[in-house]
Amino acid sequence: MVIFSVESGLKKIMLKIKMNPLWRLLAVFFVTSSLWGGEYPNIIVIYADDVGYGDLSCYGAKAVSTLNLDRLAESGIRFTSAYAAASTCTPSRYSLLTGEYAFRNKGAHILPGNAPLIIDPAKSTIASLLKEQGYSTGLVGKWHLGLGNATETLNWNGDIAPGPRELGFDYSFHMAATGDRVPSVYIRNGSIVNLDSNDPIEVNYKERVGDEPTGLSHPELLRTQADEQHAKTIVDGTSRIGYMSGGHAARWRDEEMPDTFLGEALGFIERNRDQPFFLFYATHENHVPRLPHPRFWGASGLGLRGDAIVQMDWGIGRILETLDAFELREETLIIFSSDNGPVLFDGYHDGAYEKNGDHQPAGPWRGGKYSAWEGGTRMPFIVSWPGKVEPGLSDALVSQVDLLASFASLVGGAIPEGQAIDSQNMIHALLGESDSGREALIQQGIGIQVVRKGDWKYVPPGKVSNRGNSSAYFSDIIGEGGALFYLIEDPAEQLNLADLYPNKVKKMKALLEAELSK
Ligand code: NG6
Ligand code: CA
Repeated sequence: MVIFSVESGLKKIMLKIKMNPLWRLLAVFFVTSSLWGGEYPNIIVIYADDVGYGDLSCYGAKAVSTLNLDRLAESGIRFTSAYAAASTCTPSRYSLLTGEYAFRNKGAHILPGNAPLIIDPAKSTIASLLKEQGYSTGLVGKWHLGLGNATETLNWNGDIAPGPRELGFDYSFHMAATGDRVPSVYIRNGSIVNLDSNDPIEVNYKERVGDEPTGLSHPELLRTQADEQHAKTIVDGTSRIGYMSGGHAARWRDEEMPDTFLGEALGFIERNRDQPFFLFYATHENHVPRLPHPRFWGASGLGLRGDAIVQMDWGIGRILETLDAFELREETLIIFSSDNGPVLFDGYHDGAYEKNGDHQPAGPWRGGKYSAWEGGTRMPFIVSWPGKVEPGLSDALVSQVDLLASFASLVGGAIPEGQAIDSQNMIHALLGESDSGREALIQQGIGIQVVRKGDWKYVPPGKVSNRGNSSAYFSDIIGEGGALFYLIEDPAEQLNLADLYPNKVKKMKALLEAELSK
């Protein structure tokens, strides 16, 4: 009897919701407010660029002090075995957003600034998943996953699509690729910011367009000398990779970029403070060109590279202050990490190499950006959610590719069959409720994939790019038998144990091959 009346009551309410616009509005309000009042936190992923494991003072840096990240780490969990999926930007970002290793997509390599979008809009991304769960989703900062369709040349002066919006971001304010690649302009929700229609933009990576000076034709105009690859169109006194013409009013000023992105991030938080939001805040410091705002010059003992890291840290401090001011800190899960390991010389003679002293940007790990050695992908990784996550240290093995499945587990939402196949639900490890993470993961270098399982790492025969702290490009050659390392006793990957443990090599090799051919 009781059941019957509850049921019929529910039916009546459902009918009212269906028929009556006011009831519909009330229902939407009820659902969203219960979502908000419930346990769904805001999620902010702060994704740094080229910041190494050893670049933060909470991970051991001495010559650069990252007070705000140190505070964030004290309020949460600092991970020691958290990985980017790859040692360069595009593949790492691809993996983070889609939950799929980037080597499965042949197009997911370092992209030029005029590359088409490499993520199929039919795919789930972190943004589309959270959007479906009622989150307001925003991207601020670096993109580098391509824009537009592969079948036609993108018109930069029109609607720039598909891009972040088609992948689930309600709001986006970003650069097309990197600071050292044209077009050197900001894009907001698919339109170039401050574009003057009388001065249209053209972008070309093959040949010069217009009569803009380049680094090769006008080196006297440069603030920093660059290698040949970075000696194309000059924007704001810095030559870039690729050519552009037009769009003069829209061109960014490098020294203002961190403040511009920060302002956008803070604006997004403020506008969305009354509803669950997801912010992907992809900072650009300390990617080249390293041109921090003058107020940060000399802020570190490492020249502009360290100064840029201090500026990024300052910006993160402002984010925390803003969350505090809106009393959102306990309702916000923050994850900080970086897209790939560190590099000193990366095209511009900016003093990073000369001023590095004995700083270890990759911390105890071998190699850095571009490398399949640990320094390429083992990242600083901090999770903070005061009141929910107990502060501590975690050695759990996790990969950024796991965020999608972990967020799906946290807030609900289905991942369609056959998608995000590499993403494992690591939410218990991420929230510090468990010490155990993945059993194994793949690390992607340039032209090579390697595997870590437990505390062992296997590197197949081939070339491992390694610039270490030097300014030269070189590769380490791994011979026929491959290489096997025991990371607990040999964190710097110095002692190849492959000959001693042939069975282990066999198993690791089989595991790697199985993953690669999935
Ligand atoms: C490389 C660039 C480097 C940097 C990198 C992308 C040359 C010689 N080097 O190709 O300067 O732009 O691409 O970095 O062109 S990432 O962090 O976005 O992957
Ligand atoms: Ca990067």
